Amino acid sequence: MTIQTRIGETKPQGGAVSARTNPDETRHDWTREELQALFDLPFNDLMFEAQLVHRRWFKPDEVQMSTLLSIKTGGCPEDCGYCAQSAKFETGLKASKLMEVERVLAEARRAKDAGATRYCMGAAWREPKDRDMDMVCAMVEGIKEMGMETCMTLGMLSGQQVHRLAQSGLDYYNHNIDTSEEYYPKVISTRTYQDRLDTLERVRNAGINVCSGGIVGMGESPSDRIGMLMTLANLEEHPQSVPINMLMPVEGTPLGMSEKVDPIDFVRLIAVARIAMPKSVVRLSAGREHMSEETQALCFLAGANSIFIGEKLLTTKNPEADKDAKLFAKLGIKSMPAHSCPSEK
Ligand code: SAM
Ligand code: DTB
Ligand code: SF4
Repeated sequence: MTIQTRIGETKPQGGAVSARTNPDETRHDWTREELQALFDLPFNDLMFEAQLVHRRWFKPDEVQMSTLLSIKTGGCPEDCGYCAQSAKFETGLKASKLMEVERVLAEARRAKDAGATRYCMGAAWREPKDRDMDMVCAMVEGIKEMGMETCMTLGMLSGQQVHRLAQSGLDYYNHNIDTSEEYYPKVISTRTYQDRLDTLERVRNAGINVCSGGIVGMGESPSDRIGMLMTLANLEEHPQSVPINMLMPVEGTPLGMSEKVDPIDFVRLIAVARIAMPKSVVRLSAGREHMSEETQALCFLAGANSIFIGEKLLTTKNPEADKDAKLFAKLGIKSMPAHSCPSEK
């Protein structure tokens, strides 16, 4: 796509310049300049472009609803600077071992009754041990039997582990690139950006849908945010799900005192993600607890169409059920039926 000018269409008084995006086109050759030009558009023009793309592929009033469970909490050997679960930081979190399958299934049933259509399970591992795979796969199989979509986030995976998860019928695997390649070493030292891209490639090649995104609010620059989107949008296949997390600051972590992200900058980032990855579900992920209703409404308008429901993310807070129910009623938001993402495998 070339950024063309369309003068006078969105603002008849003249002077307005907006990017012309082709909502039908799925591109993997975005340049930094193009993404920056989108980000720099007047807010109303950016929202208009994002809406054009969003409405081409999705029903604008539907939002995918997932619930998260930490199936193995804390004691993680990695040093991700944002994370409550790293053993390297004093966060006061109590570590626990892998949850029994039956307990996980009981929690998933509760989430289904509360309206979730996808169940996402996270483990505080650098990577799973092969001996954990039987239990993890039994969780996936049990939850699929309930008619829910499944997602796991277990850290890095070997080819064999990816194969086992694919056989169990896992729908999505979450593994975030977190930030730009340049900023990444400032946040994590125990595994590389390339390690993450390698796991994503294995997951993609096994035919599992990829869920990959990142975090804002870690002290990164605007150009790092663009870099993160550029990496995601130029992958061989766009991740079917793109979580954009606003940092949940955790006391005791190196990033616990980070400066807040400007809400309008956050909404702009969602809109650029929507435009660059038209057929992906963009998830307004961690951070809703600290967002106003108005900010969330703008995120939905910018093209976010997936959220976590349930009062806990992995270890931190998420909005309470009746607060969310009131917001969804005000905005006329409905639950997106399972398997309706246009790029899902
Ligand atoms: N251990 C696995 C891994 O790192 O791949 C899976 C769990 S990990 C908690 C999943 C993702 O949650 C991280 O990659 C990060 O993007 C996000 N995350 C973790 N802590 C967060 C925080 N405090 N605020 C926002 N997002 C966070
Ligand atoms: C993702 O991108 N966000 C979710 C999910 N993938 C696993 C995790 C958010 C975690 C927020 C911090 C916590 O609750 O510990
Ligand atoms: Fe461990 Fe994942 Fe937290 Fe990193 S984000 S410290 S790998 S649980």
